[in-house]
Amino acid sequence: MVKKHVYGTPFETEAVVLTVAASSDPFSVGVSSVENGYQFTYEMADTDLIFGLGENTRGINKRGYLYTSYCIDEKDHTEDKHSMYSAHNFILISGTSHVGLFFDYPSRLTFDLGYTVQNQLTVSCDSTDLYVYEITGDSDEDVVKQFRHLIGRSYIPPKFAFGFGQSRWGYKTADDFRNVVKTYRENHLPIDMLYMDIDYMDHFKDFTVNPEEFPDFAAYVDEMKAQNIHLVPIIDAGVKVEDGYDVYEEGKEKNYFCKRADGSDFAVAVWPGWTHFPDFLNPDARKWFGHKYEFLLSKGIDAFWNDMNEPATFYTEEGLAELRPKLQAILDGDLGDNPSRLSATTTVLSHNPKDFSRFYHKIDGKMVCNETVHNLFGYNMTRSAGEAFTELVPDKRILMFSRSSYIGMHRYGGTWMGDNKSWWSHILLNLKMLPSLNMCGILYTGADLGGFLCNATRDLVLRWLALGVFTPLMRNHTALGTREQECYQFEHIEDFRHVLGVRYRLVPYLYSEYMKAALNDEMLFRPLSFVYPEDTHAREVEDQLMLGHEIMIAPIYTQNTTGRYVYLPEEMKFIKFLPDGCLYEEILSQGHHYVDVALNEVPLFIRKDKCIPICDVAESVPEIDYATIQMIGYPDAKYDLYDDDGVTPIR
Ligand code: MIG
Repeated sequence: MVKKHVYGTPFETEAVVLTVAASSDPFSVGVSSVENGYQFTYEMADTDLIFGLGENTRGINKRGYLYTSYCIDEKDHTEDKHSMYSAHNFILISGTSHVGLFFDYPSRLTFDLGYTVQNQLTVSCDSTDLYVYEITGDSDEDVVKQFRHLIGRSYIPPKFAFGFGQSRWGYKTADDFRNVVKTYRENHLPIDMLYMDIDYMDHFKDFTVNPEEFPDFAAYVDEMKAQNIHLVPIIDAGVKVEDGYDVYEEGKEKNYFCKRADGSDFAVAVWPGWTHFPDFLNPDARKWFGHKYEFLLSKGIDAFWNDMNEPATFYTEEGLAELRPKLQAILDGDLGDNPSRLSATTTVLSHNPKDFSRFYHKIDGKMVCNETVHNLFGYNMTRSAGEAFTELVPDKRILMFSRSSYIGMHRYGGTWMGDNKSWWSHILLNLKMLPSLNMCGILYTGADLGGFLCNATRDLVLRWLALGVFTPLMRNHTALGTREQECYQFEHIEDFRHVLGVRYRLVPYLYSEYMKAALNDEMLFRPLSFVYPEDTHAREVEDQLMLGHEIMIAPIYTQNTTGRYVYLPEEMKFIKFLPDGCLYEEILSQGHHYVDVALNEVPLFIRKDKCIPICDVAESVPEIDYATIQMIGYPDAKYDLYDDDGVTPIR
């Protein structure tokens, strides 16, 4: 059951799609609202688990820390952090009762989940204008399903998006991109997508391509399509300030950019230098920006990623003005009493939260400060594209994912998990975020495999790919200046070919389970406790997940190991995809096991009396031959395979 509690005059975020009447009842389960909307508290039982919060650091069970919803370009995904790129204000209290709470509030919101007082859950915000949706159900699964129904059906990508994609910040020339594809194809490394980071553009201007490198971009897109490659260009939130640049000129003329309090266009430096932010919260501006994707759609592009939309800021004139006297004082020899002051003074320039209070959106004719609706920016950028696609290409699904989001964005696209590092611990973090994001509606997601920042090693990339084999978004991406980590950069390419090949063997199953999850408002990845709620061991597992209704995954995330411990809540069939193309199969009993998994093997576990389809290896999604499908798992089990053309939108 869903109850809607209304405090003050909430901002309409349009996160929720169902009409729910406001309830005047108190919360049904121990939640109390202190000070009428500023604070909500709940006394946790020792055995309660707290799930949710979508994209965040730390555990699947989020209990025991402090999280703040405030979208930020945070490149250090370490345990001390409270906020990341997105704001997903849904928590699920799982104990003797099952309660979901969604705080529909677009600015800073704090979840103290037993941080200040161990058994006390406190959610607080700065203003009393919000909706709190309270969802009660028979099980965790039931609560999530009701919540997902409330917020609307998750985004459905084209089927090619279930292939593998290669990316690297730094590919620039037409030949850079060509060579990646050529080397993948020559080595028979399966691939469907090649990502274009900011250097494909003309001076980082959205909806342009570098004219010297891509004089006939449509022909270039065709050249790639002929090799079954979809190019995926990036779009950044900031529009370059440059006379004569049509997007800038139109936005300025029509007042579609965010403004300062004095009515001038707010300027912020990002990659292109000075830019303006489109006012994605203004419906006219949103429509205008979304239709700009037509420039690339008309050249044959059918896939995008939206970046820098927290929004990310490098510096503003206001920030510089504040910094100048401080720097001058330092140059004048006034180092104060703290010699570390110099670095502290300059870092505050980028991603300075003060900048969010310096620009305004125009909503229903009123100026609304970004600070008060901050978490809706990335959501509405991706919404602008998603809404435009239904008009511009009504017969086609478009691949779309975003860095920042709020609940509601899951209807228009997926997300990637941002700037992780080539750290073993980030393989585990990748795994932990999956069910949390799924609860919030985000099904099409994945992390930068191999890690974005820092230098990757061969074993790390292989182990990470063996998790990526299961995530809908399977992309190897890395930052400018890091060690090259394409699958052909390391010795024994055949091991990479094998791991990527396993992904393609699983596409019929993964696509089927993804579509069932999307169409039925279900999760694709579940914590073990969702499936085995009575099993006290299962309730504590943080490094294994249930995928779909048939399998469990347990990737390896430590270096220099030849296997790992797993916990099986019931008997399962342990499967390894061996490098010679054969399968290793062994029935393992309920309980703890150590399983051997070599670097070039991909493990999974099939639940008792279940089976899954696998097909033969293909080098791209359109080449997958469903006629080669065979069932693996328990012999007499049945599997209901969902399939469709993978292109036509489902309305
Ligand atoms: O400030 O476009 O998260 O994936 O490669 C960095 C360059 C901007 C951040 C994205 C990353 C991308 C990078 N971008």
